[in-house]
Amino acid sequence: MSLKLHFHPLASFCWKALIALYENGTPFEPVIVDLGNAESREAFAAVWPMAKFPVLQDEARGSTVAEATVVIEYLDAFYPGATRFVPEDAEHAWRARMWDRVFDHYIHESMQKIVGDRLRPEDGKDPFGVEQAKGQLREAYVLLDKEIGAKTWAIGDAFSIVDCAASPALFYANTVLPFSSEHRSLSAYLSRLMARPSFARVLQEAEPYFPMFPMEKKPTIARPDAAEIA
Ligand SMILES: N[C@@H](CCC(=O)N[C@@H](CS)C(=O)NCC(=O)O)C(=O)O
Repeated sequence: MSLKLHFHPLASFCWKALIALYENGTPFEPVIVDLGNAESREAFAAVWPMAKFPVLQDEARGSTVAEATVVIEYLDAFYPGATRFVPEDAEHAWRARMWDRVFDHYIHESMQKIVGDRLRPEDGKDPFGVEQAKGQLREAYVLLDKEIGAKTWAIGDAFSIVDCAASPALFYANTVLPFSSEHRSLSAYLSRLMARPSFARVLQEAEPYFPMFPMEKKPTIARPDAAEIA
């Protein structure tokens, strides 16, 4: 086996690469990175100094491939399977690449901003940035609900790189800023993605790690203490 995927089972961008690997049953060795563990982080940084995952290592071809989109393009080019992630004809290919970017930049990264803020210390929060990210998500939901419309997958009848990008982005975005009843196409699309065996497997494998996900802390209502009331 020449492929190794460095990843974490809860990490959203890693899901994107895992979906592509599971889609085609591509054999790979999973290497779980624990960034909270100095040894694991150091070993990963030796592979990819940016220490951001997923990273695919291909020993047979001597390649280290970072960035989830590029990992998928690499698999499509050098380890192709029944599911082709970027359509071959130029007309469909640019559309696939464009919508892949839209899901990453406007849904995925906005969601990351909101979740990332929950992990910041109380005195380092960025409420303005979080509101901006929520605004970006709301705009993107409207655009994508219309774009998906009655299509089965993001760019038509065939599952593609865009659906790999959309799966983690929409799953987590819907937990931080749930779709409204107006986003019917988007909700139905997320349900189809979650039922797809490749993504269902990713979700099942992530389940033991879900308690690590930082849930929103609801503001507590300050109550006067008993002495003050008396
Ligand atoms: N642009 C990168 C983003 C990768 C990314 O943000 N990965 C996150 C996990 S979802 C990560 O490595 N987080 C760890 C950190 O930032 O320290 C991609 O598309 O692969």
